[in-house]
Amino acid sequence: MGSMAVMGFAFMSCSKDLYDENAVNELQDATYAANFEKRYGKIDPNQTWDFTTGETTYSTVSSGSSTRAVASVADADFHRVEKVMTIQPEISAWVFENLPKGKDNSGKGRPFVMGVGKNDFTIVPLFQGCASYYWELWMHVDDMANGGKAGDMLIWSKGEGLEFRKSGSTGAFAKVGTGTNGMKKENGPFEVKAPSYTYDKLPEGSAMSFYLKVWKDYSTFQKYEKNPLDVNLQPEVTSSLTSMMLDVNCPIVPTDVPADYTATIIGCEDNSSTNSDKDYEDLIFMVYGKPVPPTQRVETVVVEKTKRYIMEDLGDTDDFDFNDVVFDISYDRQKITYFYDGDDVHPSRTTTTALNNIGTVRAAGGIYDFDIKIGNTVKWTKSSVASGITNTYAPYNPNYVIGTFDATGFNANSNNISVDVKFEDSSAATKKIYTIPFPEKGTAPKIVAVPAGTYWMTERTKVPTTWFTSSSN
Ligand SMILES: [Ca+2]
Ligand SMILES: [Ca+2]
Ligand SMILES: [Ca+2]
Repeated sequence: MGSMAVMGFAFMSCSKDLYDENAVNELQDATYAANFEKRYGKIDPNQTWDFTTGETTYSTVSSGSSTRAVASVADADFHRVEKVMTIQPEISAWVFENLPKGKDNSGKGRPFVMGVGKNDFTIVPLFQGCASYYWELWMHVDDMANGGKAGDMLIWSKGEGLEFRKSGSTGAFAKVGTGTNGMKKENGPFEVKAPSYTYDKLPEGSAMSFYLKVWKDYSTFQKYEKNPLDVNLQPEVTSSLTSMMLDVNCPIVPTDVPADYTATIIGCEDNSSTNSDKDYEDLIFMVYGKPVPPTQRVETVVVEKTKRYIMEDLGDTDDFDFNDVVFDISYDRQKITYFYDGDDVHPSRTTTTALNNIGTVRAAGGIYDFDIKIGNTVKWTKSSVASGITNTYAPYNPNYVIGTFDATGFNANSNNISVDVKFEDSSAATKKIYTIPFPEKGTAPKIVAVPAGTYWMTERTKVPTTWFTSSSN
């Protein structure tokens, strides 16, 4: 084996004119840098290209005992149906009574996941408190049997379509809005009009958890939307896996829930810092189904950090869609197993196991074949599973998995990844390999690292100027 590899390398070296190839590469680099500066402005010599903050994410692993549907979230083509529901004032009255604002209500529920049931289920925001933070409600669906094929879906944004009026009033409904004009005890109770979101075709048996992405306020969110790479604007995440949401055991079911359906009502705390009031009434939402998937205590959690690499392959030097290769690397991965004593977690018996790094390829918006490398090791080759442009035409699927790879050897500090792009050489009928490393500071980047979940551009849409211009806010 060893001698074969050496011979192969020697043959490759002799068959190419290295001097010419380097000259061509340098010319391409210079052209690229000039075009990049024309589009994005002069590059600060201290500009670095890793925009991640090392934020930790949480997911569950299944016990592995149940068989599950083969379809992943990415392939499921799930349905989402929206409809307005009317929520009777007994619900907000119950919240005012049982989850008083500003009181520590953390003892009233338990951390949870849900298992995706056989039938569809519906999610409805019922109550919005008066918190100043702005947030989005997201759902995470695992399919851990297939590695990284989990999916995250935005359910609802603060205030969206939510209206209220005082019980007994015949006046117009008012919008709840994105700020602090939520439901106050002294003005209530309230009749509420709420959007509802019905999902089906999600993979039955998969674990489902919920979380809020939290920004300081709506204007911070708007700046983040303009520049999701600004490290000062990254959202905080509060999850049902980390005790930031509670199954509040509300005995009242909204009258608009169809007969034969059951409902679970969940209280959310939007402040995960040590000064949190833990009142869990910043958002109250309901999940109902026939029957609703029961909440289950959390037995195992996977804790990890993820970087997303987006890349420009130089196929067209003023294109800058940075979607020619999009892949994620999850690192610092650990599995935490909780031991329960009755309903309570037994902290001294909690165990932690290290897990391998995982790479997940999301999109390939270029025509060329490529290898993804960590250090000098090829970890994944596009032509092994795909060809041509994959998952970059609008609307692309942000949860799509082209392939996964073992990312052992990854170093998050040095970003020791590179991509070998295999250009077709029409004159010689051979492939030229062009290695794209993670960029040095102050140079025109062909790869940048962005927070997990950052969207990528659709085909031939340039990355916005705000992304690479530090004075964006
Ligand atoms: Ca709160
Ligand atoms: Ca491109
Ligand atoms: Ca492209």
